[in-house]
Amino acid sequence: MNTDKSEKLYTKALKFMPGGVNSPVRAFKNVGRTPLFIEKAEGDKIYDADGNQFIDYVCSWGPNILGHANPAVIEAVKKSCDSGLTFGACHKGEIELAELIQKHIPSMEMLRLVNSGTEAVMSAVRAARGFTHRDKIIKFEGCYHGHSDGLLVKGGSGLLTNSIPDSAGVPKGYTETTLLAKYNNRQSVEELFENNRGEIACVLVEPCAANMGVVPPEEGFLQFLRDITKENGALLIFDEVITGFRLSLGGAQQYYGVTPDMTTLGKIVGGGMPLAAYGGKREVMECVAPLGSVYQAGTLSGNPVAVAAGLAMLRELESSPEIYDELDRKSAKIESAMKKAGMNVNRAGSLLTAFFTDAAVKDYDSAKTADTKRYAEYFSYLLENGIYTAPSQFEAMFVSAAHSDEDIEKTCETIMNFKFSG
Ligand code: KE4
Repeated sequence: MNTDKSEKLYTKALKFMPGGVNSPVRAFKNVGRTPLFIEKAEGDKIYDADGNQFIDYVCSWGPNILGHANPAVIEAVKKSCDSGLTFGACHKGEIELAELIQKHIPSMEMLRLVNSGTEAVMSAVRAARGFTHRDKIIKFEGCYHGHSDGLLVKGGSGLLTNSIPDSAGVPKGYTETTLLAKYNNRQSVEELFENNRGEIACVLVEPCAANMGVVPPEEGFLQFLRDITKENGALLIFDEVITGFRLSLGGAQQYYGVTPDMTTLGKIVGGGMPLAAYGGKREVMECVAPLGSVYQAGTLSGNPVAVAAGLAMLRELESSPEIYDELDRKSAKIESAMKKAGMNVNRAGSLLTAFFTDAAVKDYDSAKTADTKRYAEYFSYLLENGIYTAPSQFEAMFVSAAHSDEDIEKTCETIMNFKFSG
C-alpha cells in the first residue's frame, strides 16, 4: 500500500504539532505505523492522501453514525453558513436542539450546549459539586471523560493507549478529590462511600465503557450505582459522549433502563461539528450561571452551524429508528466473524472490540492483559486489506448506518482470514 504522501505530510506535521497530531490517538504510535492523512470521506469510506480507500470503522470516534458526509447534515450546515457562522448571542436553533435532546433523553430536564465532551463532563462535575456542596467524586479506572485536570486519573482512551495513566502537569491537589473505583466491581464503590461518608458529590461513569476497549456493564451494575448514589445523597452522572444516540435514541439510559441525575453528550449530538451538551435535573442545572453560582461559559457554545448539524443528525435518526436494529444486525455479523477467528469480543449495539487476551475483559485490569503487539498486527492486516479500524486496542470499533451489507461481508471475510504471525 503506497503511503508516500501521508509520510511526507506527517514529516511536515511533526514540525508544527506535538507528535504531528491534534489528538494523541491519531498518531498510530501504538500500532507502529505512520498515520494516514485523510482527504475525503463519504458514507462508510475514507480516502487518504495517496488515494487509498478504506471501509471506516472509526467514524471519527463516533459522530458519524449515519456515515460520513450525510447529505441531510451537509445541506443543513451549508444552509446555516449563509446566515453567518457565529453570533455570540441567543438563536432559535439552540432551543430546537435542546428540546429535541430532551424529547429523547427526558432526564435532561435542563441542559447547556458546549463545544466538546471534555467541556461537557468538566462542567457537569462542577455543577454536581456546586449543587451538593461536596468536593469528592468517584470515577472508574479505564474510563475516559476528556482531558480536564481532575479526571486524568487512570483514564482510558489515549491515556491507556500511551500508558500514561495520570497526565504530567496536573497538580496533586487537582486529583486528590478524585476517587477511583473498579468498573463492574460493586465492592470497590461501596468501600469508597463507606470511607468518605457524606463527602462524595457524584459518581461519574461511562454507562457502557468504551475507552478501555468496549466493556459493557455487568447485569445490575448500573442499577447498583443508581441505588448507592441515591442512598448517599450523591448524583449519578452518565457520561454518554459515546453512547448517547449510539446505543439507542435515548442513549444508554434507555438501552439499560437506568436513569442518571445528569448526562453528558458529545460526538453524535453535534452531527460531526464541535458541539456537546451536559444537563440533568432542573434543580441541579439551576445552580449554573447566570441562574446560580456554578460558572461555565463559552464563546462558541450553541454555535448556529454546529447546532444545525446536530439538529439534522438527530432528525435523521428519529425519522428512521429502524437504524438501531440495522446497526445491531450488522455489528452482530462482525462479532460472529471475530469469534470464528478465535477472538475475544465485547459488544454493545454498534460498539465492539476484539481483545487480544484470553481473559474475560470486564474492567481496566483485565483489559490491560491484552497483547497490544498482536493488536498492532491485526490493525495493519486490516489496513492493508482496505479496512480502517481503531489504531489502539483500547478504543471501540464503530459501525454506521452507511456500512453496506457488501462491505460488512468483506470485513467479516477479511477478519476470518486473519492469521497471527506469532
Ligand atoms: P472530547 O473532548 O474528545 O470531545 O470528548 C471527551 C470524551 C468524553 N467522554 C467520553 C466517554 C469519551 O469517549 C470522550 C472522547 N473519546 C475519545 C475516543 N475514545 C476521543 C478521541 C480522541 O481523543 O482523539
